[in-house]
Amino acid sequence: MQIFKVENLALIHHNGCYYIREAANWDTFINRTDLHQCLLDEIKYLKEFEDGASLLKGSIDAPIGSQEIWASGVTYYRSREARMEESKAAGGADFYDKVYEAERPELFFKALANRTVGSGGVVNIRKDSSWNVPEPELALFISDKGTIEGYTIGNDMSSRVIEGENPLYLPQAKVYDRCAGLGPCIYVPKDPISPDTSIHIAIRRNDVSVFEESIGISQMKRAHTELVAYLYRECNFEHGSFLMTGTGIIPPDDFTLKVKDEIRITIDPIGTLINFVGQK
Ligand code: DO4
Ligand code: MG
Repeated sequence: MQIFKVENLALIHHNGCYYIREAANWDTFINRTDLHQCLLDEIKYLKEFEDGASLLKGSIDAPIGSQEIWASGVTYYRSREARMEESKAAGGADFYDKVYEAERPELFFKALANRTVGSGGVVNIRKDSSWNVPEPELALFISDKGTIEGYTIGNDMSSRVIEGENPLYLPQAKVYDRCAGLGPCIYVPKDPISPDTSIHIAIRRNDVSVFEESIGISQMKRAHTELVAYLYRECNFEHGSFLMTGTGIIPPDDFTLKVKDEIRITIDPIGTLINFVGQK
């Protein structure tokens, strides 16, 4: 089952059929334990909405209300390697090696809805950064009770030059206007997402492919439940939260995003998150 937020409506997609309701209270709509069953119960009383697919042709809102988006880092070996390399000159390489092996994961606050765009939206690269990449990540939707209720796609836009200069600059490398893409929907399965799921990214510039890669989520070092347990240790999330689970795809060092690039991130049962690159 998938839920989309579009034009202030909540669109539920199940077995090829669409159902619609007001999205005015998105927070209480998504923040439910056993969301899958709640939605199944709910659609019994809703009429099928034949024009559902046409509503999804343009831009789709990020499926977020008042939730915070958090992110995990260095959860894939490839991410550890890339960060060690980029921060070597600054003497920061050890931090990344240690956090990859440590019991406590790296977790950082990424964004609220005001800095997040949905599918079809523009994500920014910073003007003071010469080396910028998207980070294609599986994102969890977690209820206020700490249960993983759904999955979406996250784009953790990052400045590699700022993060590489000094690990203490991480918040500036990661958090700025339009720094996060989220969507196109929340995928709400009955059971946890399959470990065979893979993440694919394709970047196009002037209609030409400039980067493409895939990775399986089974390459992740940590379990989703382990990340959630740390996030919820000392934080209460009244409306639930989103957690990006880290990237395992790092473009080559000579690659940087340019304004107008098109970024497509696909995770099969969820869909494709499309973002265009802009700058203030
Ligand atoms: O430690 C820096 C950020 C790591 C990150 O965002 C990732 O691994 O996805
Ligand atoms: Mg990341």
